[in-house]
Amino acid sequence: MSDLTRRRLVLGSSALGLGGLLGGCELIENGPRRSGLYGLSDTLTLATQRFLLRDQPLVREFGPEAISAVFPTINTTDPDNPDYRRSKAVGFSDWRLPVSGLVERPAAFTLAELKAMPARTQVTLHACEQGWSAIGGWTGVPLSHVLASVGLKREARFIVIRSVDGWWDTYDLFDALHPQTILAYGMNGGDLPVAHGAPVRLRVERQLGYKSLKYLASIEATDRVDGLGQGRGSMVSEMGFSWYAGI
Ligand SMILES: Nc1nc2c(c(=O)[nH]1)N[C@H]1C(S)=C(S)[C@@H](COP(=O)(O)O)O[C@H]1N2
Ligand SMILES: [Mo]
Repeated sequence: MSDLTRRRLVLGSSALGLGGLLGGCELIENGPRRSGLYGLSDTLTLATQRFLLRDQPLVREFGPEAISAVFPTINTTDPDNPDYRRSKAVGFSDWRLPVSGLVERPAAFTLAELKAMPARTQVTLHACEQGWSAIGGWTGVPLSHVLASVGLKREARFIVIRSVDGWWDTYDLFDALHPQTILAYGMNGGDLPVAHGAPVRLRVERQLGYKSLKYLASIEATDRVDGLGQGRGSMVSEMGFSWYAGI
């Protein structure tokens, strides 16, 4: 199918999709823009967005009154990585999140830059595979926005995320571009506490807790995941959990 045909088809069906997520039809008619608020690359087209998201349910969101009085912390709660400790001592003012790989414009974002991007707040149920759940409120920038601003290349199929404590995981574009997948720097109305992954953690709301990585160190776009680690797609799947176990 030619690009033009595909664009026209998508334009026709866009009214059915999650409207307005990344802007208007003008983007489709005129082709991708390289600058502006959303800076879509030629590859992360609105067409892809509409297609990927057309059937995707959002997980339930609660009101603030549902927030759990206690939200447990688990596994790593204060990384002993020396760079992390140094950065924590200066309030993460020197912290950077590199976004690289199959992107048009690799970048390294400061916390202030992420906070200046469009924010989303969501109160959701977190379910840990270790048998507990809690409701928390998370504020952050949608990962889709960050990926659009660096311009995902057409070949990109997965997003690799690494944490300062050695955890890593990979996400298909369905989850990476999902509107509730955010890089969270806030929790329950305040800054994200260190025990919950400061300065920035991932929230991937349709997945079990272990896919919501804390202490983000880097983001990379890739076309395959079998070359990473033992080839199972994530650190936890090398320990016997599922790479994907949606809830
Ligand atoms: N980097 C990193 N991310 C992580 C973990 C971790 O130990 N290190 N634990 C995971 C698990 S199993 C869960 S349930 C949640 C726990 O987040 P919380 O400590 O904020 O409750 O983070 C996930 N992300
Ligand atoms: Mo977990």
